Amino acid sequence: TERPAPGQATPSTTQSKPMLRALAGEAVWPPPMWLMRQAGRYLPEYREVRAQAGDFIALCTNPELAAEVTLQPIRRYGMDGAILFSDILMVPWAMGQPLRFAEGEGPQLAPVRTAAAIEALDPAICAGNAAPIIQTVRLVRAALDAHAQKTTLIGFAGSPWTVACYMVEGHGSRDFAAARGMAYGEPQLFGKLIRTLVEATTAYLLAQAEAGAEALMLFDSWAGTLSPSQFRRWVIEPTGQIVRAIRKVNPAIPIIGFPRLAGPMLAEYAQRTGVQCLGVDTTMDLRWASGAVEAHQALQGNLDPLALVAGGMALEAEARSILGTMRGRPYIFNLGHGIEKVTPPEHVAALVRLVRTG
Ligand code: 1CP
Repeated sequence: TERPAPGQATPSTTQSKPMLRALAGEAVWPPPMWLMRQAGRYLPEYREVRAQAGDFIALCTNPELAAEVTLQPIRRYGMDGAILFSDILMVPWAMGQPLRFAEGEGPQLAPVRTAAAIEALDPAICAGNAAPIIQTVRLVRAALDAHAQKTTLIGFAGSPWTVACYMVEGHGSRDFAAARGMAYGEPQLFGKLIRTLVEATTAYLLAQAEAGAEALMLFDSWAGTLSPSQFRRWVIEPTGQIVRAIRKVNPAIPIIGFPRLAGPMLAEYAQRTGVQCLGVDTTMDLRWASGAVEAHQALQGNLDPLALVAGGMALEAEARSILGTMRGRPYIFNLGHGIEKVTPPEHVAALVRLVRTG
């Protein structure tokens, strides 16, 4: 009921940025493209700025440097999407949870597992610790506008489930057993954490939109760890709450949901959250995904990041197969997960040439 009918005029169908047209339900060809983690350590110019900034959190909270690395892949490749340079874990950090990014071992957080620890979190992050990140959005948007770029600025956050995984576990994990255990064993307590995240994430995404983000993406990297009933409760329900709360204030901004490894639960996620676009992970058959979502809902994905590392014939065959399957429907070319740091930058250039010629 909240989704526009196919072809129905929305503010974004009348403008010319290819990615916004695809998000509005148009089968733009050749498809717009960007790559998850397109700013990062595979780029020498990123490593240079990263070294200048000091640690990763310092980079995320330095608006000038964060804007600079956001724009690097746009300058180099002319991507259709520029994703704000930040991290999903900056939300718990901004709420007051101690976080550090240790070299080679990934993020480390002081685990949140008690009512007192949850109550100590401050969801009013936008005027506080997250203010520099909102400022980055303003700077990137101004830079894109100054050059009349056709690049769409994408704001993002982690979905409550995935962010809660890291908050409870305290670090990355294959199965997030502590978080899933808390969700089963202490659902009231876990629900309190999820509600805090819904509140903080909604305000954070709305602030990004107000600062100039033209599309929003919710990363749910660990959606695929849940049983169907838990998936409904901790992925679909909170995501739907965020989408509906954003639409109330900002009905026009398109939202991309990426429930990674959701498998057949993608259909219910698409229907019940009402996002305009579904991010599709590498394991998913695109023909199946096309049938599982509505015709006006765009798909985004799902080239294997390892095919991009390999390059050559393997890359070409995979990319062409994806393009052949997606032709004729609203679609945004992307990877099925973040770019690998060993990716040769010239393989990305080759992929851009291939996609641009359709
Ligand atoms: O030192 C460095 O340069 C740190 C590496 C790095 C980078 C470049 C991290 C640490 N985060 C990022 C940026 C980032 N992360 C972006 C920026 C923009 C872009 O896409 O170009 C985005 C959107 C994210 C999102 C993110 N962070 C996700 C969701 C997507 C996914 O990859 O599944 C997740 C799960 C994280 C957590 C995180 N941050 C960093 C790392 C190494 C991890 C993974 C931790 C783990 O589980 O092992």
